[in-house]
Amino acid sequence: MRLGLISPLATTTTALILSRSFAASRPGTRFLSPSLLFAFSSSNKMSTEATTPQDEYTPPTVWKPADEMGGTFGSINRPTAGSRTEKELPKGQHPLQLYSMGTPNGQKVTILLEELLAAGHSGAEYDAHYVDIFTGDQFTSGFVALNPNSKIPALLDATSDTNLFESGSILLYLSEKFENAFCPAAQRAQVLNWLFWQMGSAPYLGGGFGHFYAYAPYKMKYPIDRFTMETKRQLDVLEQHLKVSGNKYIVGDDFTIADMAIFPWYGQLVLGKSYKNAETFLNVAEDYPTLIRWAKDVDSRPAVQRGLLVNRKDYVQDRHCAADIDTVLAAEDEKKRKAEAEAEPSNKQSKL
Ligand SMILES: N[C@@H](CCC(=O)N[C@@H](CS)C(=O)NCC(=O)O)C(=O)O
Repeated sequence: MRLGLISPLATTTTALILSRSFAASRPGTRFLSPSLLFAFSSSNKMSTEATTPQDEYTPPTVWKPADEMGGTFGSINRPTAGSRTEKELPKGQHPLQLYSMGTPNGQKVTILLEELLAAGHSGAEYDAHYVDIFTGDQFTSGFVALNPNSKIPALLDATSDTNLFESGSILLYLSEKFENAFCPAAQRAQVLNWLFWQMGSAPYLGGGFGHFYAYAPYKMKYPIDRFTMETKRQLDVLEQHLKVSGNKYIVGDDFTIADMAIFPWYGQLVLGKSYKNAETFLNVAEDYPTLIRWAKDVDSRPAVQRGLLVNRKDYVQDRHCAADIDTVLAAEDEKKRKAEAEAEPSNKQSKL
C-alpha cells in the first residue's frame, strides 16, 4: 500500500544534517548553552515533513543488506563481526586504559572513574583514548581484541591484563576493584536491579527512540510511536520509583553505579541534553518532575561534570591526567565569565 510520497530534497537534507551531526554540548549546568545540545542532535524538522510515508515492505525469503542504508549509521553497519583493519591501540602509562567516545555508554565509565578519583582511589588513574565510531575505529584489530562486539566503551586493566566490555560489566568490575565503591553491600541487590534494568532498557531508548527520532534517513510514524511509547513508559518507571521511594538517588541517599548508568541516558534526556527537542516531544517538564530533580542533583556533582567531558572531540578528546580536564573546565569558566561581562551593560540598560 502506497501511503504517500517521499520528498527527495527533504530526505536528502535531513540525511545530510544527520550524517555527521555528532554535535557537542557542554554537558554541565554550570555553563551549558541551550543551543549546544548533547551529542546526537537531530534535524529540527519533526512535524509535517517529518512523517515520510513508506512503501509497504514485503521481506524477501532471504535478507540481503541494502547497497545504501542511509541514516547516520547506515554506512558503518555490516551484518558481520570481527576486525576490518589491522591497527594496534595506543597505550598510555596508567594501569587503566579506556577506549571510548563521550556518548552516554562511554560517559557511564568516565563518570565512575572521575568519582573514584574524587573519592581518593588514586589507583583509578586512567588514560582515555578517543575511539571514532563514525570512522570505524571500533573495527580495528586492536579494539576487537578488547571487545569482539566492536562497541565502545572497552577497558584494559593492565595490572591483570583483563579486557572489559559492556558498560555495565565495566562499572561492576571497577566498583569491585575499588572496595565496592558506589555499590554498598547493604544496597547491592537494589543497585544491581537498577543497573541491569538500565542495560536492558536503554537500547529501546537509544536504538529505538533515538534511532528513529534522530538518525533514520527519514521520519516514520510507526517506529517513532512505538519507541516513544516505550521510552515514556520507562521514564515513568523512574519517575514513580523516585517519587514513591522518596530517595535522593536511585537506591537511597547514596550515589551508586546505578545512577551512573541511568543518568547519561535518562537524566540527560530529561535535562534537554540529548536528542534535539526530545524533551519537548516527550513532555518531560509536566510528566517527570521528580526525575528532573534527580537528574539535576546528579548533574551538579563535580566528578560527573568532569566525566561528561572525556573522549569528546570538542572538550577532552584524550585524557591522560586530571589537568587535561582542569584546563578545559578553566577555559569554559573563562568563556562564561566573559560572556556574562559582555552581557552586563545591556542588562543594566534594559533595567533603566
Ligand atoms: N551494551 C553496550 C552498548 C555499547 C554501544 O552501543 N556503543 C555504541 C556507542 S553508544 C557504539 O560503539 N556504536 C558503534 C557501532 O555500532 O558500530 C554497552 O553498554 O557497552
